[in-house]
Amino acid sequence: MKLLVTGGCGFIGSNFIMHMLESYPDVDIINLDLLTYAGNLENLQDVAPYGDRHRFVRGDIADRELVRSLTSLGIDAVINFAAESHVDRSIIDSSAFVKTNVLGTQVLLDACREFKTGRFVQISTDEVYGTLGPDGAFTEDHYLAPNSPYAASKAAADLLVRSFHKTFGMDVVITRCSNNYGPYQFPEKLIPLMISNALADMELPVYGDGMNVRDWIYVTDHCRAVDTLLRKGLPGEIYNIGANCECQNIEIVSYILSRLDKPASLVRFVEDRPGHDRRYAMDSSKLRKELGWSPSVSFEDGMNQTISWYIEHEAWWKRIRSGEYITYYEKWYGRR
Ligand code: NAD
Ligand code: TDX
Repeated sequence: MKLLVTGGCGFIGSNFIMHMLESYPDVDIINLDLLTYAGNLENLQDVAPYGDRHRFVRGDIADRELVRSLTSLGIDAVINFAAESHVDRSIIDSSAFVKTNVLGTQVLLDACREFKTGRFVQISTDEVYGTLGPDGAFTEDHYLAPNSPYAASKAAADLLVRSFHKTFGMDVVITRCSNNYGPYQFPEKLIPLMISNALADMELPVYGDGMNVRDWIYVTDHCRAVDTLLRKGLPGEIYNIGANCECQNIEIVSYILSRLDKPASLVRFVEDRPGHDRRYAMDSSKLRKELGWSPSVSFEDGMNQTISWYIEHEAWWKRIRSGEYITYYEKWYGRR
């Protein structure tokens, strides 16, 4: 089986590539990644033993000729992880979000249609549904109500993917997962940001009252769900992915501080994120009941593994937390 994985040098894409290479001796992967600020070849340092079963191509999913040349090689499935993925950056400037997340997806879809690629798996997000009140959970038939430019660009891509199924009969599956955490997550997202700031004895900037709720899943459980959906998902269907693990942000931050034996005085409540969704919760019973997937890593185990990983990989995140990262950090947090 030959897969085209896009965004495979990012957090989830790199974990997915390792999962597939380890699990299936007959899977070959072409990894198309632009290496934006979030892409990092160091995330794939463990692919070496797999030789030419993994081939890296640096390039843009919105580059039509490049994408055509890759899909013309006889690809069995595309798994589209490539995206601009950080809500805060989409508030500063959403241009790259529209280009990559919307136009890039359209370019991939056109090429898959032209060269009759087997299956197109679109990696979407719970954020397309908007925000929840104190009760209930998102099901797949919840209406779309994206609140950030990031979420709006992901929802637009979902609708394009859906339309290629309805109009052209393409074999597509859309996955919508909750918040991921684990090794190789870029230290702009809540958990790696708070771990790396705490390890550096810096302030931990918590937005608003810290009581916004996110539903957390360990990255390898997400990768196993995408693998299940690649093989067994029904064409044209949407599947929610989640591990039923709701936490308030301040609970996460407090957990990290206590595990690292750092003082609560490092917490700083800062001006809220504009349009900040209050609560996410995913109902993933469709995936669990119909396809037999379930998460296997508990929140406590996942958090302990993640914190240990960031302690052991200080060089990885210290290299990232320089240059462009400092410029972004000062621009976003400097005025909060
Ligand atoms: P990430 O930011 O860590 O990685 C994104 C990768 O895409 C990077 O390697 C980057 O270089 C690459 N990329 C960006 N623009 C590109 C382009 N134009 N062409 C080719 N490559 C490009 O993101 P992530 O957290 O790993 O998220 C992966 C996917 O999962 C995204 O589609 C995101 O919307 C979705 N998702 C993420 C989460 C989460 O909690 N992180 C949850 C649900 C869904
Ligand atoms: O400095 C911070 N302080 C803070 O309080 C940051 C970076 C975040 N937060 C809060 C905002 C959110 O309520 O923590 C929560 C999580 O924030 P992020 O890590 O930025 O994630 P979120 O906005 O929930 O989006 C994530 O999950 C869905 C991913 O970044 C998306 O790519 C995915 O689609």
